[in-house]
Amino acid sequence: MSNANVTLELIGAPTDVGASVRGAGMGPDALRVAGLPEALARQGYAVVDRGNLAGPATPWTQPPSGLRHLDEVIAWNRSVYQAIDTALGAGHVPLMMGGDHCLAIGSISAVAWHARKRGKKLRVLWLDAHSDVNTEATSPSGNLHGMPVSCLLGHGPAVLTGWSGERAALQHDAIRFIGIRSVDGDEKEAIRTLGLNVFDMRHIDEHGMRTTMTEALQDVDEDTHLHVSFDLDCLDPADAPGVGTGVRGGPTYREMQLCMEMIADTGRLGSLDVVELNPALDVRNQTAEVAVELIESLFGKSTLVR
Ligand code: NNH
Ligand code: MN
Ligand code: MN
Ligand code: MN
Repeated sequence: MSNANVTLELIGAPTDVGASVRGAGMGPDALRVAGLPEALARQGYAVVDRGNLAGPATPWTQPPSGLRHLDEVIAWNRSVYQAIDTALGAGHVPLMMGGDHCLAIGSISAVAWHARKRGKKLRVLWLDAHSDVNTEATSPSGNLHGMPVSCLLGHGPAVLTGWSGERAALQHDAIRFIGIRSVDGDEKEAIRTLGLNVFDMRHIDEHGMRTTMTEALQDVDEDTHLHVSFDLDCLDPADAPGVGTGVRGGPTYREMQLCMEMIADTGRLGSLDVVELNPALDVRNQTAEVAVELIESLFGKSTLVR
């Protein structure tokens, strides 16, 4: 299928409701300013920018329980679910522009519902410095952007699980983590007991991005719907300073380009989240520009002279 027959649908979710650092709500417009729609159109796709979803303001209150801004997180995720569901229902490829990473609960739940309906095998690549597998009991912060993986595996609060129509949107072996280097104590335990597939920085250091991605993509085949959940703090902060919770020692720009190119080579990318971009902390929109260049590669831009 040529790119012209593929419609990419950009969906902005301008909120920092799941984070503790303010500013991720400006992410969608920073990506537009950096030229995301035009860059994708240059690859030959039909591109539709649906604009930004609406939702509640972030209250910035301390949680009564362990979950910060729970009602607002639910409201934003409902809107995201709806929008992604509509896009997939129309046969489009949705690009959710966050916003913080709690929004992956809504987007991936919708993706999981559609994948199951179409009899597709769902695989999720979680590109992140963090493993986001905290729960209310283990989270050091109460911030829901540290918990989306638990919710998607069916271990989150009941109000944020089961949205895909099954208790777990994802089976433990459906998700692959790339670039991980900040894992809370109890998250380590969860990774072990759940049997999650984590390609951490040590793995990338020892084996390189090429081997890592070959392993991570090993069972992606023609029946697979591949979803990429791209937390921009996966990148080394030297390349991507505009994030709320940056961690030194991430993949370089070049390593990340290879990661994106190898995903593109599968031809199975069906949906994308781009999250945690924080323009308030960025340097002249550099992180948004880096994100646009990486997303271009993810959607097939090649520097190869062949
Ligand atoms: N692990 C920390 C927490 O749960 C930080 C999570 N922050 C992220 N995740 N940006 O990707 O609060
Ligand atoms: Mn994350
Ligand atoms: Mn992160
Ligand atoms: Mn297993």
